[in-house]
Amino acid sequence: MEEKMSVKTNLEAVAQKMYGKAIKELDDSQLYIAILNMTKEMMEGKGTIKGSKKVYYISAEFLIGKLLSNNLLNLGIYEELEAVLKEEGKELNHIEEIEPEPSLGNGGLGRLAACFLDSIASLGLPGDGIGLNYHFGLFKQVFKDRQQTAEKNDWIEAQSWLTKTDISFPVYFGKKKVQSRLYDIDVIGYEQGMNKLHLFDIETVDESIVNDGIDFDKSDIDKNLTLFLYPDDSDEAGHLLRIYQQYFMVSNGAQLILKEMKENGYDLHRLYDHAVIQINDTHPTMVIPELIRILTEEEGFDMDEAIDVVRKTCAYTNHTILAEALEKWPVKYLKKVVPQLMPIIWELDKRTSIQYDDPKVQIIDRDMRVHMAHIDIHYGFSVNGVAAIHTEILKDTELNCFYKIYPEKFNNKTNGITFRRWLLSCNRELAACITKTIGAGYKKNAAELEKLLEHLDDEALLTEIKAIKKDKKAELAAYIKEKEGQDINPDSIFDIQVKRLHEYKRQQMNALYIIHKYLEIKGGKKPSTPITFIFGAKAAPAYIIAQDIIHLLLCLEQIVNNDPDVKDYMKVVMVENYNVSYAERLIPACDVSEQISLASKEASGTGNMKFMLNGAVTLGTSDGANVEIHELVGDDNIYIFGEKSEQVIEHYAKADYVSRDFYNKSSVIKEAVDFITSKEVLEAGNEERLNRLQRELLNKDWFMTLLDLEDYIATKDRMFDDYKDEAKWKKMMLVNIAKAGFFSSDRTIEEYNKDIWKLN
Ligand code: 26V
Repeated sequence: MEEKMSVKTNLEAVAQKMYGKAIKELDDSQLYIAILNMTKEMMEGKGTIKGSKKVYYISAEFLIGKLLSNNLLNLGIYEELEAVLKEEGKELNHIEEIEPEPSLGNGGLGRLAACFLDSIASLGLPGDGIGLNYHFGLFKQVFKDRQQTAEKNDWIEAQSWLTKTDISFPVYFGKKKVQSRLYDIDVIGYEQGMNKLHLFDIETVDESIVNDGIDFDKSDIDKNLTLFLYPDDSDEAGHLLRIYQQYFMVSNGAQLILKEMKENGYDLHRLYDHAVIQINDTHPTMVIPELIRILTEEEGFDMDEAIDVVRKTCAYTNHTILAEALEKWPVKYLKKVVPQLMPIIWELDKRTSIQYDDPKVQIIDRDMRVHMAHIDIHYGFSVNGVAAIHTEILKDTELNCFYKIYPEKFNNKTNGITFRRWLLSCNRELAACITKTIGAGYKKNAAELEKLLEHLDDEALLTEIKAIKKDKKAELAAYIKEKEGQDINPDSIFDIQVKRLHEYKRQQMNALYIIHKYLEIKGGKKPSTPITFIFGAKAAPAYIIAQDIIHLLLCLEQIVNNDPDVKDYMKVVMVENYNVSYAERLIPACDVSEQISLASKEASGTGNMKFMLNGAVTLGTSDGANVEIHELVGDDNIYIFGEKSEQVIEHYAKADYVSRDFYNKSSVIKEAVDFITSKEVLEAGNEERLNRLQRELLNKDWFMTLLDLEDYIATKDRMFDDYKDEAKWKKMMLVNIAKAGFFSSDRTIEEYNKDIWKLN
């Protein structure tokens, strides 16, 4: 009661101060601003998490999503506020909708960083994020003529979670000096104190230079530096801009860290006793030479000691084994953008080359490119992969030559997700049902979800979980109707694939299944339960084949949903601008979670964990964290198909995969691939795109879609068939929820802390 009074009194006071009005008299937008300000004040009141050693999680991306709901939850006032508002005739749900979603990330890597910040604070560990304040973030996806177009996402408003600080640093690009400005976002732990997400901006940024879509003058660094996340990097100006951004981020980060060390009176010669820098993929790698530069040029260190101190402070996480995604910057570019770093990088390269002959472990290669990951591995103390299989592949193949030199540096940290956002907040009904059944202990100790296994025969519970799923499907159907204008049947199976569009993730394989099913229905073979295939995916603007795949999906949506013979049995929906908020609606409503990457290619995946936690059953390959999900739930509660990673790696080594052989051998595959350029599809779509995609599948198919297609079709059909067996399906749902505890990012962060950070 006291809490409720205080939330009410607080909100009344803020409403009076800001608008001179009572809560009742505010419209939803004003109320949102009042609640935002009240929440920020209450978070301040929780105080900063303290300790003698702090982790700095430095990352080009923090895909934080909307913050209101989670901050209220972590403050423990969500329900009180909801009740207070109800008394005044207001709906917290509607007010949450008003908050704009920042798009400060591409996908998994950025969302992981956001989950980690939540867990670090929730475990009461001192740890801040360091990144960039992109004004328009990642582009907003808009479909026109069944193709993706890009617009800016204008998310920063006058009143927001960002707080402008008085911290500002000079950053030099050679002789050119720019001035930064730090904005902070408070990160409140669950029933805990507060850490910060530090987002650096450039003082002279100019939003007005953006033309149509996301087009802007890439050469005007003073104005464009923090406008977009990873702008189109298909040309030289794009690459250069990325290097400008990366150096701006790490130079500010390094200056901030050293400033905090000095303010605390710590000896920089023992930096590693008070700070650990977790380098999220290679994007922040320049923090290593930048720190060495500052320590030698400004703090009087000799080179040997500077390198030693920095090496003991920095740890690197690898998030991909795709060669094309490992950054290699030409010396020429680095010389142009950050000439002051090149002598340090040459020095690091010299030391490595004296010690090791192997050309594969050099920092600067014969083509004069700087291998950023090699800097991290030689000059950091820890290298981790993000799922068991991923770390094994790094050790055995991709980074084997490094593993031989530094076996002690390599370790695995299987990814996790914050249950605050991905269960307690996005699926409050399921969380309440779980709490009622096993108590609230799982909220702080996710492993307790296993207690649900004692209830495998509890019919009432199983029925309740299925009913919650049904409600969530109905809510999603209503939302999709409103947003996409599509009618979908809540009683159909919701089969969902949402993630960045990339050939290795194989949305095209799912599309081929859809074609197969469509043709079957046209031929009179109707599925016993209708199916809704849902996609959400953005493709990099310069990634042509990915754009073609989106186009095919949108054409299939048009054809299938308007075919009177078919539309009652299946539907296809590609949602526009898939983002964190959309994920929070899609995931609780999912029956079948599509995790179908080519084995060995998806480092971990984290969507797979979110779906499982919400009672979806996985249809997946033996890739990334799917492997660990499979081990946890057992053969009976997951549908695994496709070639294993060892075989896939062998196919690449032998170069013996020929997609056309699979096409020629199988009438089912042939029929599906041929349909891409059939009369129906060409009428709906763009001939050039569809031809190109078909040619790609037949002549190259680098990610071996056709290799796994038949097994995929058979396994998926078996899964849909099993859906009819309600008793069986409900048990699978419960086992998946019960076994999801391992994938709490609290567990992941505890492991990072125990093995790498050692915060006290
Ligand atoms: C980056 C690029 C850059 C340009 C060319 C193609 C390409 C392909 C992939 C990437 C991914 C970069 C790193 C990344 O986002 N990795 C994701 O990290 C997640 C969190 O650890 C993990 O769950 C995903 O499996 C992994 O793909």
